Formats: sequence, structure tokens, C-alpha cells
Amino acid sequence: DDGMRCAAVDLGAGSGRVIVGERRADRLVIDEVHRFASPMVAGPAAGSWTWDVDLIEAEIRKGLAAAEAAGPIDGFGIDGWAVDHVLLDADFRRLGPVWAYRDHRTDGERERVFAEVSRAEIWRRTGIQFLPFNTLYQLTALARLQPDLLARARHFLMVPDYLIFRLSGFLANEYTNATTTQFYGLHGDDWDRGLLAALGLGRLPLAGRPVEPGTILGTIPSSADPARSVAVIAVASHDTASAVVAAPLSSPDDLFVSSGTWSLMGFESPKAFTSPKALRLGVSNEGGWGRRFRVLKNIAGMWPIQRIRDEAGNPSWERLIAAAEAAEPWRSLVDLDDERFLSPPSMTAAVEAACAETGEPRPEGLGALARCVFESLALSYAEVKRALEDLRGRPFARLRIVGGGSRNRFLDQLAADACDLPVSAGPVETSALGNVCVQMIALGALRDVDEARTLVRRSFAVEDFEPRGSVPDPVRRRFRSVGRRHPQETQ
Ligand code: LRH
Repeated sequence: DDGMRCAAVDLGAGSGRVIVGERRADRLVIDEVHRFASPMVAGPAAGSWTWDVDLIEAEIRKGLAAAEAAGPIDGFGIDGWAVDHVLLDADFRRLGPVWAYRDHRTDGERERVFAEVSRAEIWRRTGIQFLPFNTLYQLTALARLQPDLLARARHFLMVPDYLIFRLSGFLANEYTNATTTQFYGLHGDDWDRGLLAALGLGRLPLAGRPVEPGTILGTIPSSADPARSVAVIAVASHDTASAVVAAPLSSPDDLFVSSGTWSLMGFESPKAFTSPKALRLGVSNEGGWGRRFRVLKNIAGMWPIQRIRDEAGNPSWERLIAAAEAAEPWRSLVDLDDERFLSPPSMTAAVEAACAETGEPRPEGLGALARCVFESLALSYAEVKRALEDLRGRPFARLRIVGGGSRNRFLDQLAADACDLPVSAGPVETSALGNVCVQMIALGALRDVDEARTLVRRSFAVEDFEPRGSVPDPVRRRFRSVGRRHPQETQ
């Protein structure tokens, strides 16, 4: 299996990349052959956001051509952000725009759904956290606003499934991403058609049971050499599922943060946590490779600071982080998990307004604003860590931060301090690595996820941060009081 090369397409909510992973002796070597911007696009109405999936498709084609130009590839797979979907008509044409999850159509939708089927019942059936934009609420909003589109739909696909279809013609729903819809039944281990029917979505055109991550869907001829064929593989197509496949977890007491647009903090478990307590704590049980659940919570992540940076005219990350480091510590705190920060017209104004409402000093200047956001994020990590320890009844011994956000050493140190845990940061491209690893498992070059993680550990260095114990108790108390911590708990 030495020399096996797999092309991984990893789509983030902002940028996408095509990476070739190659097995060389006992190492995995990666080469980024293409990177592109894929921002949300303003939709037809105010506060409306969509994805330009045609542009994303064209960029993926360029990336695959670049991958093949560098040498033959054995497989390819696509992972991406969760929750968003595509509907196709009987002629496999797209119906309507591909809405982005930060679109405002779903505002208040969850509460309308709860009037039909209770939160407790949805939770019991799916074990998925109540994010306001879950596919379930996107579809009930669509049924209310554009029922004609749903009536004409003959195929329902998540975004990575759709792109696989466009590139190869293979039509399949993949399991890990299917679980993020909040209508995948935990107990029947299949789509929960009963839940959909109870919400008037009984005619949603679902094909059979989703396929397992690691399913070879078929082969297509190589564009570089038509005599060769390339395996088209359904990887763990939810980017967070892929990231955790390649996270160098080495103990049951490892806590992970997959750090990108969102920070997904959690642990891996062979069983789902579906008690009322788990519901109260607002956790999710997302499906993983080999039915290893990711018991996690979504935390705001890098999105607020990315927005603030854009609004400040795009200074370099180095400058932004240096300005944050120079600002006064623990001066202004906000609860970034408040839904007001999901998709505000101005993130800067949203942070300032939150500070004004809770009596926190207004952050003056970019450094103070960035420090406020980084420190608030680290304090959110600490709260979620506590909730997860409470849930599983055992402390964590290490925090492993993976993904693009792990490059932010200032935040890595803050996370170690706030969580009072040693932090290991890296690798950076974990979603793409997990994508490659699942392909290699499917092609028989790796046995399972444990072997994949050993390979990742051997191949990529991580950087360690020790906690300095420097978050004063009054700061933690103030943080708890500024926000509606865990909004689900109060509903
Ligand atoms: C991260 C992510 C996350 C989902 C969100 C919609 O990219 O997939 O796991 O909750 O996007």
C-alpha cells in the first residue's frame, strides 16, 4: 500500500481545499494542490444567505485535475460543513437556491416545530442538539414558505452528497452527515420517517438507508489517464466527523476541540448519551465512523473573529492576535453562544451591544475587541468542558485542539488556562486527513481508525501548552452571569 494516493476535498464554510494524501512507508504525507474561497452569497431577500455550489463544483474539478496532474490517484472523497442540503427534481436538476445555515428563514422555526412535536420527543428520537438551523427546521421552513419546491423534489442530498453526485453520477446519502439533519433515528438507525411525517414532511424523497462512511460507491475513469480508474468513496462526509477520525486521540480521557468556523468540543463514545440530563446540558450525539459517537457541543468558534477582522478591513492574523495580546486581560466578556452572534449584520456592533446590555466595558479598539472574543471563547470552552465532565462523570486529562483554529497559539494558551488542562494543538488539516484515512480504510491500506490515528500521530507534530492557572474566579463568575449559558437549559 506504499504510495497509495487519495484526493480529499474538504469544504469549510468560507474556503475549500483539495489535498492529496500519500502513504509513504510508515508516514502520511499531504500536499495541498488547490485552495479556494467559497463564501456565503447574499440571497434574494434581506438577511438571506446561500451557497454558490456551481462555483464550488468548478473549483473541485480544478483541484482534482491538479491532483491528477501531480500523479495518479487511487480514490477521492468529499467532506464539508453539515446541515445544508440540496433538492433535485425528477431530471436531477437543482430546485431553488442552496440555502446557507446562517440564513434568517429559520429564525423562530424551531419553536413552531416544538408546537407540533415536543423537544423531549425529538431528542429521544434523534439525540441531536437543537441548533436553530438543523436541516429539520430548514425543511419545515421550506414547506411553509415554498411548498412547491418540496412537492417537485425527487432526491434529497446533503451538500457533499450532491457534489459527489455531480462529479461521479453516484447518488447516495452518507451516514455521518445524515445524523446532523436531526431526523436520523438513533434507535432504528435509519431516517426517522415517523418524525418527518408528524411534521408534514412525510413526502421528503429519501432514498434508502444512508451508506456507511468508507463505502466505495464505484469508480470513474481518471481524467489524466482513461485507462486507470479512481474509486469514488463516501468518506465521513461531515467535516467534524472527518476531523475526529484523524484527531490524535490516545486516551478515553482526551477531550477534543475541532476548531474552525465553529469550535466543536466533545469526546468519543461507543454509546449515545440521551438522558434528560444530556438534553438539559444541550449536547449532541453525532454519528461517527464505526458508530463511535461524537458527544459534543457547538461553540461559536472562529466565526465571530473572522467577521470582526473582515469588518476591520482584513488586517493580518499576526497583527490582530498581537493587538489582542497587548490589550488588557479579562476586561470585557460576552456569551458568544448567544444566537444574536449567529448572523448579525455587524459582528462588531453585536459584541458592543451585548457588552452594553450586561454592563461590561465597551471594547475600545480592535485589540480589545479581539481579546474580548478570544477570552470569551476560552471561557465557553471551560463551561462546556465542565458540562461534559458532569455528563460522563469523569474528568478529562488533556485537551486536543485540531483544525485551522489550532494555529492560534494565543487562543491555545487561553484554552489551557481556562480549562485548566494541558493542550496539544494540531494537526491543522484534520478534516482532510480524516477524509484521506477513511479512503485508505475503504481501499484496504489501513485497518481502522485506531491505526489511522497512530499514523497521524507519527506523521504530524503537535505543540503542547501547559495551563498557567491564571483565570481569576471572579472572572469565571462574571462570565457565567453575562450570558444565558446553555440557552437550551432555560427553555
Ligand atoms: C463545522 C460544522 C459543524 C456543524 C456546522 C453547521 O464546519 O460542520 O459540525 O454544526 O458546521
